[in-house]
Amino acid sequence: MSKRPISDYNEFQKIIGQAQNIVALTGAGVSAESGIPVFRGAGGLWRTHRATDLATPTAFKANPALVWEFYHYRREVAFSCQPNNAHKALAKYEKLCKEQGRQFWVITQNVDGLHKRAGSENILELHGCLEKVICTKCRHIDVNRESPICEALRGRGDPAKADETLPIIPLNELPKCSKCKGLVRPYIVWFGENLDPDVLDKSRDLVETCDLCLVIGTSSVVYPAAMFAPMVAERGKPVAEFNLNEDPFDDGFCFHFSGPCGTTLPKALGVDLQ
Ligand code: BJW
Ligand code: ZN
Repeated sequence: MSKRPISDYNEFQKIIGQAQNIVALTGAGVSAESGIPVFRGAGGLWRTHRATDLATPTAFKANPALVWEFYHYRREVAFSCQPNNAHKALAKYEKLCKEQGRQFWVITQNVDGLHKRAGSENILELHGCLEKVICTKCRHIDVNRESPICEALRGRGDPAKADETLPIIPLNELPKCSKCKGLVRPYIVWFGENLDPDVLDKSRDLVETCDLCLVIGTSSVVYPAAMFAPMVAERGKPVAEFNLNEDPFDDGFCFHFSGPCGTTLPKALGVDLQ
């Protein structure tokens, strides 16, 4: 029978101090204190829609204007939010590791770009990012931080408005490819779509070779990310979970730090953010 995870900061600091290859797997909870809603539970709705119902190729095919309104709103929120102490602590710890010749990577399911803005450099974005778009015709990828991304989306996306209170935006007014003028979509991995194979391969390599895994602010229900921490635990390596929830996701993990990760993570990493 496996032992229950412990919440001992001193013990954790002994382990992380000796680790040479560290992976931090992050989810929406890491950005919650920056004001970005999580997906599941309270806050996971946009208007009457579950965010996860709009994040699908079927939803985009059926109603590209509605899905673009949703992503326009998400872009505006993400671009105006600031990294919080959890993002900053990870960036600072990565810097410390570099100075000490140790390896530290963030594998994130988030698409908000806040790890990068906090100063992390070793980042793998599993589910894409809000600042990029991909053409549905020629697959060209652009970085586009324009706000709004097209004139027709100006003033749209308000979560408090009902869908039908504004006219549907015509297809030819939605964001266009800079190369072929085809319709572009957010550069986001939606349900049922494959992750970028290079990002997935690199993530798997890290997961298979790390000697410590931090799993921060994720419900661990979406694959393939959901299997990464259990894969590390399976190899007998320590896994430390940081989550608002009191109950650990997996009894095979060594540590569980319950509470907002903007508080628990800097404490556990022993970084001074002043
Ligand atoms: C705090 C906190 C604070 C709050 N401090 N903590 C194997 C088995 C079964 C199904 C599948 C499988 N392999 C693939 C699938 C299908 C599917 C899947 O996993 N479905 C499951 C739901 C069952 N996966 C896919 O389709 C993936 N593609 C794929 O694998 O392709 C091959 C394939 C396809 C089909 C079949 C088989 C193989 C693609 C997944 C793409 C996910 N996309 C989304 C939306 C796009 C991003 C966007 O628009 O922003 O990504 S879904 C959504 O969930 C988003 C997130 O990145 C992802 C994970 O959510 P996350 O981050 O965990 O957030 P929450 O809200 O769930 O949790 C927040 C947590 O934080 C909670 O625990 C809180 O307690 C905590 N918290 N505040 C600390 N302050
Ligand atoms: Zn194109």
